[in-house]
This record gives sequence, C-alpha cells and structure tokens, in this order.
Amino acid sequence: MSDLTEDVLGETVVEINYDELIPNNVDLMNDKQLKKALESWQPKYVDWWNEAGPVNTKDFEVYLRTAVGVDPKGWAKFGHVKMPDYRWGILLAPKEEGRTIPFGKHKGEPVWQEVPGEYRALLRRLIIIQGDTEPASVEQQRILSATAPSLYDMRNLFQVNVEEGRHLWAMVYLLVKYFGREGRQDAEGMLERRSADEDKPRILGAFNEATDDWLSFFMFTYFTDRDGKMQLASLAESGFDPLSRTCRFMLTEEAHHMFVGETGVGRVIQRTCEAMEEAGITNVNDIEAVRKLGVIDLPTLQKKINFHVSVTSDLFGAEVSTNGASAFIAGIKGRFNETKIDDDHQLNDDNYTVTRAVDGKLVDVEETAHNAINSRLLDDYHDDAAGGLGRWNKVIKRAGFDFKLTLPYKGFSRKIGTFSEDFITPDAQVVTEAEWNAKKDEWLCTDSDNAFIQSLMVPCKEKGKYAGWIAAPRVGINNQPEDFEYVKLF
Ligand code: BYC
Ligand code: FE
Ligand code: FE
Repeated sequence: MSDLTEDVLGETVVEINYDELIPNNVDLMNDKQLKKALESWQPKYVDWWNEAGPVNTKDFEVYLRTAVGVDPKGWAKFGHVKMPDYRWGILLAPKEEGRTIPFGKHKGEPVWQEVPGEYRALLRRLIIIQGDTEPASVEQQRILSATAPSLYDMRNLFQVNVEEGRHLWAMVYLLVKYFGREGRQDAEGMLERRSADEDKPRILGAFNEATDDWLSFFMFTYFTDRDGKMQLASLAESGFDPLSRTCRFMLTEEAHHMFVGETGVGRVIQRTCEAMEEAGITNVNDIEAVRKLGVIDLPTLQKKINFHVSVTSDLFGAEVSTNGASAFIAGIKGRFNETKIDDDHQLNDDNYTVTRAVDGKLVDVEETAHNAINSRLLDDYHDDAAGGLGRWNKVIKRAGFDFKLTLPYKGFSRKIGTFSEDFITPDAQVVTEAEWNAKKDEWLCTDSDNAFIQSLMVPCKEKGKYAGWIAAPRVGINNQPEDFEYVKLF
C-alpha cells in the first residue's frame, strides 16, 4: 500500500508516503542522492535521541499525533506509539503556484526554488541557527518525564519533544538537499552540539538554560516556543520557497506547543487560586502561607515570567542589526505577517522607532526600518505574548484575588542588544547597577524559590490524577475522557 498521490497540478506531492524509512511528501523515493544522505543521517539521529532525548522512556507507549497529510484540516492521526518507533518525517506545505517574493529588493520576482548564490551564506546561517534550537529544546527537557504531574502532561511533553525532533529533520532536509557537502556537515553538527555543554554548547543563549522543573517547561513552551512562532512566521515569508514551505508546516505544529504552555501556566494559577480560597487566604503576597498549601504563589509565577521573557527577548538578536537588514533586503527573512502588512514591503525610505536608555532615561530613536527589523519583531513578540497574560489574569480575577501578572518591559535583564549594558526594572525604570542588584531577588527567582518549585516536582502516574500544584485540564487531548491512559508505562 502506498499513500503516495499527486495533487491536481501534478507537480507537488502532498500526501505523505509512510512506506519509506523516512515518511515524506518531497518525493524522496525519486531523489536518490538526497535519500542516501538522509538515510545515512537517520541512524545518527536515532542515536542522538536515545542519548540526549527523554530519559528512560524507551518502552513507553505514548498517545501521540502523527502528521498524515499537510492539509490544515485533518493532518493528524492519534494513537499509542512506542517512542523510539515514532516516524519522523519531512513535510512541506503545498507549493503555491505563481508565488512571488513578497518583500525586499527582489519583491515581485518569482520565488527561488534553488539557493541564490549571492545569499547562500546568509541562508545557510539562518537555517543552521533555526535547526540548532530544535534538538536543544529536547535536550533541555530530557529529565522532565521523571517528574510529570500527570500522564496527560507527560504525553504533552513527549508530543512537543517528537515535533521538535521533526523540526530538526525539516532544517536538515534543507541543508542536505540544497547545501551540498557543507550542508551534510552542518547536519552532523546538529547532533554534536549539546545544550549547556561547556565545549560544544547550542548556538543561542536561551537554549543553554536549564528547563528542569515543570513550571519552567510551561513557561518555556509559552514564551520561548513563541519565539519559534515569530521566527518561523518571518522565515515562512521567505523568497527561498523550500524554506517558506517547510516553515509553514512547522507553524501548524507550533500552535500546540504554545497551547501546552498557556494552559499549563493557566492550570497552575487556577490550582493556586483554588487552594488559597479553600484555606481562606486573602493576601496573595503571603508567600509562606501559600507555599504551605503545596501550590506556587503568584509572586513567584511573576518572577518566572520575568525570567523567560528576558532570555527569550535576547533570541531576537540586537534590536538594530545589519544582519537583520541584509536578510530582509535580500528577501530571505521577512517581518511577522509580512504579506498582511499594508505598505510597499521594501521600506527603503522608512524608519522604525527603537527605544534606548540614554543618561538614565528611555528615549525613542529613529532607525532605518531595515536596520530595525529585529526590533520590530521583538515588539510584535511582546504584543503576541500579552494575550495569554490577559487570560491568566482573568483566572485570578474570577477567583476574586487582587493580583495582576504583567509582561516585564522588553529592556529588563537583557544580555543582547540595545539594553545589554543597562540596568532596567521590569516596569521600565532605568536604574544603577547597585539599585538593580539590590532589587534583583524581587524580580527573578532566588535559589530558595527554585528549591521550593523543585520540592513540588513529585511524579503523579495515576490515570486521571494530577499533582497537587496543578489543576486538571478542561478537556482531554483529542477529546479523550478524564481517565484516559495517555502514556502506558512499562
Ligand atoms: N545568543 O546581528 P545580531 C525556536 C549572535 S526559536 C547567542 O544581533 P541577528 C524554538 C548572532 O548569531 C527560533 N548569540 O542578530 C523554540 C550573531 O553571531 P555571528 C529560532 C546570539 O543575526 C522553542 C551575533 O550575535 N530561530 O524555533 O540579526 C523550542 C550578532 O547578531 C544571540 C531563529 O532564531 C543569542 N540570543 O539575529 C524549539 C531564526 N542573538 O553570526 C525551537 C534564525 C544573536 O555574528 N535566526 N546572537 O557569529 C535568526 O533569524 C537570527 O540569527 C537571530 C539573530 C534572530 C537569532
Ligand atoms: Fe520547533
Ligand atoms: Fe515548538
């Protein structure tokens, strides 16, 4: 049996062929060289997964969704899968006939199906950076299954992990298919670097931070996977069509990762509010009293938000960047929602306002729109991230507590870019280094905050049951009943 069929245009293979070692909709069967290169990379990938992926999960059967098509309605099939038997595939969104480069100096020209020579280095670098984050996140999350607060959450973790693994496949496909011998070497490099390794760390800062408790995991999937969304959306606009198509399909998976984060944090907040209500606590800042209930106090949640927003903001690079300008002008990386923006998409005479700290004050400075591409994406990210906070705050308000979670100012605790030398508070005050250090423990988790969170990380493996610090989800995955066995542990 073969699922391989051609679409009406007879050109793009849109169905996925699961008969091959590597499920794909890129007609791998008829591209001998690519097939050979990927089949030689595949066992190394599996070795990497076994060594650096989720610990002690070899025999688990997990209720996973697997992509069976690239049609947005109905691409997923659900079923229990033994983790190492998961089929990582190469899936691109369908080709859009007649697509033209949507922005930059080549705007309006037909999109590239091959790498344009003059942009080869630029493209390769972006694909490597994108690819590197994917296995990095799996490595960061590898120990979490041991302390999962429920089978439902454990399943969500694994779903995110296998899809991040697939995202690596997506970038490796591009490297191997379009960048020859160098690309094949880059593909090897993806499996050699390790998150937080002293000698061979992952490329970007946030991907070397620890994600060793479940609150960090939920914050990561809400805030850092959202950088994934913004970056992939910008790359989905690319004039290099294979990159665009790859990223468009990746974005459909990204939505679930952020759902896991948003609902995860929301359930933590809900449980905390319930516990405070039951205990008759009205002062949400009475951290001692709240922690005695075995739930995470709201001020600590705010500190976690502050941390994850600041390290994720660094992922946007310097606000003012000639790299960002080059990628935009070349038509390689656009803005968020580029094609929906109503302007000339070239921005040759446009400016963008970038904020800097000057003499103890925040001031707005006009930069060329090209140089400020990263700054704009960071601003779009902060707007996008605000939505979930609004919904989290509703949970707190509905429970009758007077407390509001906020996004820290974009300049807070930055290591990269315009604010990297400054000391800025979460509410956007420029202060001295001494003032900042004196207050730091009010804004970011201390060792004792982290130790408290860790103390709650006791696994809960009973069907339909949840650890005491987190509420049950409102609905099951794929509408499964409450006591569904999301992971069969062996
Ligand atoms: N840490 O001009 P600059 C995801 C480097 S997340 C360390 O400021 P540029 C996911 C930079 O590489 C999405 N180094 O920045 C989420 C450059 O080095 P070189 C990932 C950093 O290039 C969750 C130098 O500093 N995708 O998918 O304009 C789970 C100067 O760079 C950092 C992408 O990022 C940092 N934070 O923009 C799983 C998209 N920031 O080359 C997955 C592809 C900068 O001079 N990448 N540097 O040695 C890009 O678009 C750009 O490379 C960046 C940086 C936006 C990251
Ligand atoms: Fe990803
Ligand atoms: Fe993701």
